[in-house]
Amino acid sequence: MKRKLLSVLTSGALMLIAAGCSQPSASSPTTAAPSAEAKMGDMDMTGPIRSTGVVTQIDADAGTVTFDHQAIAAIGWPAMTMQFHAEDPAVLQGIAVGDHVSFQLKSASEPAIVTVVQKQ
Ligand SMILES: [Cu+2]
Repeated sequence: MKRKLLSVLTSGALMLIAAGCSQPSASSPTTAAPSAEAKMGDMDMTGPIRSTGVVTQIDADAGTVTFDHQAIAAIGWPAMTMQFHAEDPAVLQGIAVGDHVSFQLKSASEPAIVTVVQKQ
């Protein structure tokens, strides 16, 4: 009786080309912000910008104030804590750390200058 030796062919060259996963799913760009952003109609670069926030720091000598402010759609800012320079140091009078305030920034081209601050 003859025995056949079955040679095991090693198929070493199985080219499984992972050709870039082209997914057939309808790829819609994911919208970044889940929040419903209310778009202010005007993108006026010269007019004042209004927002609200909480005073977290006041430096009367430097004439600066820090707000934890809401998103400001008019200039595309997310909510953040940042420091503003008071155009007139007098606008810092009558407010204190912890106050909820509404404020106005000078303009879209000079958004770091606060011109009006009012306690809410
Ligand atoms: Cu900011």
